Amino acid sequence: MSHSLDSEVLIVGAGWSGMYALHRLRKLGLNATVLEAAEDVGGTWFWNRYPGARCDIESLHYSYSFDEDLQEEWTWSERYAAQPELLSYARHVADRFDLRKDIRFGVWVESAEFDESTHQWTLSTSAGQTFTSRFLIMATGSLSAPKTPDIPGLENFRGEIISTFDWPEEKRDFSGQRVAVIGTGSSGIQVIPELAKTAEELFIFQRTPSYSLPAFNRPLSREESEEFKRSAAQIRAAARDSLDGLALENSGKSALEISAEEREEIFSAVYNQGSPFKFQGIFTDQMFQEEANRTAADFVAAKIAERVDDPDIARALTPTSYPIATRRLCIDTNYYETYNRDNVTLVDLLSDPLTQVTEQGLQTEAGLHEVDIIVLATGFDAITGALSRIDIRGTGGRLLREKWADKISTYLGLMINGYPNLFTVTGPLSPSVLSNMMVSLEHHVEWITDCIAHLDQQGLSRIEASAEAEAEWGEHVNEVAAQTLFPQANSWYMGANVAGKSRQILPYVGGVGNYRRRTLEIAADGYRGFELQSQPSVVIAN
Ligand code: NA7
Repeated sequence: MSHSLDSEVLIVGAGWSGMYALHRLRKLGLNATVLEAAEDVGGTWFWNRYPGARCDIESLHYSYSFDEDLQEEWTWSERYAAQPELLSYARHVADRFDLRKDIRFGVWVESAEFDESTHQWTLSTSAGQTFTSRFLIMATGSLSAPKTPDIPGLENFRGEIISTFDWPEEKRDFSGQRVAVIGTGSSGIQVIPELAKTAEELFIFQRTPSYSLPAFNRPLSREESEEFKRSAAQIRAAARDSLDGLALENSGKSALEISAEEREEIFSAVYNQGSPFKFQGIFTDQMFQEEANRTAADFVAAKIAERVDDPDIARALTPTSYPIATRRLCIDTNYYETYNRDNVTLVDLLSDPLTQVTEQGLQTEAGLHEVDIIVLATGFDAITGALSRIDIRGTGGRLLREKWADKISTYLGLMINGYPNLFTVTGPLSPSVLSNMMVSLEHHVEWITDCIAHLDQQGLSRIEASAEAEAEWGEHVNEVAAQTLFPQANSWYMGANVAGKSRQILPYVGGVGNYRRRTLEIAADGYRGFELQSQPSVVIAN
């Protein structure tokens, strides 16, 4: 019996991963279609268009490396690119490689089902369309499924509610408005200084404070860009082989084995470079040893105290409940200084809990804060949410979110036992968000597309991660994390920001370079830990 397929490969998502996957599959002579919910490419940078939105990785490093001409012709204007420039880059890539003709925009994938008899996936959309393919690449992003805000009474609010993850496209003017922001993670920290510039009054509702370092953002000079381009081959190679995909120098020293003066000097030098990834790894023991970590935390706490005029506010803004960088170390432009403004009020929900949202505003134990607009910067069901909100049914019809209810498991963050032919780009238990995403996603896309090409050449039609390989990988991921301080924090890295989610480390903290070598060895070793099968007969339509 033969079956007709819409494409050999379906890709869900037209962000960086989906775009590159499409391009690479085409180059390998494979037929692919991308399904994208938005009306344009860009993923994260399409949706998160709130004022102040920027990447926390430097632009030169947060760019594709797979095409030298692309690298040569694109010039970033700032050290840390803002969302509009990142979106322009995504659009440029889509145009340059003529990607749009194989992307279906405005398509929301609701379900995906694997058929064991034909080795094919069928995807259904909210508009009632279906698409079929042999292979499915979920390029759905790590931070794309917003967390349902667990704020009592939010539905009663009479004013406007805006979310950072789905900001209105038209430019907004907040003058004369009383605005509340709920959430002080990276998004809150970026949007707050911008809103404070025009809002009549700005109330910030903080539950857990974040640590943030000044970005020292600035225009990039032509010389810097040229210099990077000239050395790009070496820089990129070093990044691929590094701990976090950035090849940053560290001091090579323990924070505890040097004098307080030397330590201060090293922290100051890195702090003044405005690079959070570099800061969090500057001493070898900082993420492993509480006492070493405390030295970094104390250093940043002192900086917060310098940046905020009122010592009580500075204290409330200083985290105390987790080691520094075990929750995302943020990067800001004038965040702490914003609390020195007369129109800005910090509401510390730890000392003054939120009881409910009313028609007029936010009620805390101390009183009602009347506002016209509530901005939600309340975060994401990170790393797994974009996958588990789709009804993905694998062998035996089992829903992925049910498989993951007690424990999130994958093999290498690339495939999942019980879900043959489904690949995840920067999936759970791969380095993902703890690395330069560009490096990690390029590696994943290359690994996945090479794997599909290999199967195609060998006349194989089914690949599945074995249960044993998946279990071993899960243990390894946990063992490596257990040596670090990460498990101590109630962070989204640990799945701890979403009620009922399995509490475990979701990014692999063992390093980008180590991880890369391991995945390449596994592929070279005949895809060790994966079960490969040959095919029922299938015809590709068109
Ligand atoms: P984050 O970092 O998850 O931040 C969400 C913030 O929202 C955090 O401060 C939360 O406090 C707060 N929050 C969430 N729910 C509530 C309720 N119900 N009440 C009060 N406060 C709440 O998300 P971001 O979007 O800022 O950043 C995500 C990543 O995107 C970022 O790290 C970059 O990598 C890019 P809580 O911690 O729950 O106490």
